[in-house]
Amino acid sequence: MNQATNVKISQGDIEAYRRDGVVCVRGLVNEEWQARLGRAFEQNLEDPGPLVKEYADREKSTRFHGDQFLWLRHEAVKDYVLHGPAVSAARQILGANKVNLFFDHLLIKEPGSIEPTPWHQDLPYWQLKGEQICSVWITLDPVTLASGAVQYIRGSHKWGKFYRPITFSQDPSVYQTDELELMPEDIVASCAPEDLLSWDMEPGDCIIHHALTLHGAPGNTSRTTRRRGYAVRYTGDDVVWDPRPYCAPVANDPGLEPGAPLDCDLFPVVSQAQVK
Ligand SMILES: O=C(O)CCC(=O)C(=O)O
Repeated sequence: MNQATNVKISQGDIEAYRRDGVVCVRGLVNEEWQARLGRAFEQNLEDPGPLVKEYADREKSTRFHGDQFLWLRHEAVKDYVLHGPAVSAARQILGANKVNLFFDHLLIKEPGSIEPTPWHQDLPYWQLKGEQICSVWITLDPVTLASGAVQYIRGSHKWGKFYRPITFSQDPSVYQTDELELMPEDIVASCAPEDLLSWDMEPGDCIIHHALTLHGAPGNTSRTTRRRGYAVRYTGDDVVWDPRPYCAPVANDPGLEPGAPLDCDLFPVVSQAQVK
């Protein structure tokens, strides 16, 4: 399966993404993709990559497995991030002529993994500058708030805020910088209930969010249901490399100059409009 998979994103969904910074698209990923990805994720749990993180305190919780750049190590994942339906969805949502893969990110909360995903924006962690950056988050399991559905603050991508990254894991030494303000602790409590968005999801559904939209997730309190979340980050025409010392590392040195477009082996072009 290495032909590009085309999907149609409705104008309403594109407008919702632009307005709210997040949209849920149902049934993006068919059962064949789900099965292939699911097998790769099991292998990854057994034999993770160099950027693996255990986000949970294992004395109190079951696993919250995080790993990145799986596509460099698993053929099925490579096929999905380069040719799967998420590419076509991202191109339409971003309104981009050219789409690059930035990276992919597995976030598995096993039943009883009580650690929440802290509230954050994505872009402050990433060595990128630009507006056209989105994540396509899919699930291989039914998801509810009780099993760790991701929540979003509607419209927060337009607040003009760029909050300091905070660690998901137990290591407080990462992402240290005085350059950026900390997110206020009451940010979620002070937002209007109707602006807190989340969706119950079925396997194959996806959520696409903007890199500045504030989001977080509760732990998985289910005793039986896993929450296998998997996000692929894509960028559009206006995005350039912006190395900053406090950011999260990527799999290897992409060899890009500051201000350069992302096109390189690590961040390949996955979709390019034909010149007529
Ligand atoms: O899956 C989660 O718990 C959080 C997802 C997330 O933060 C992301 O995809 O940017």
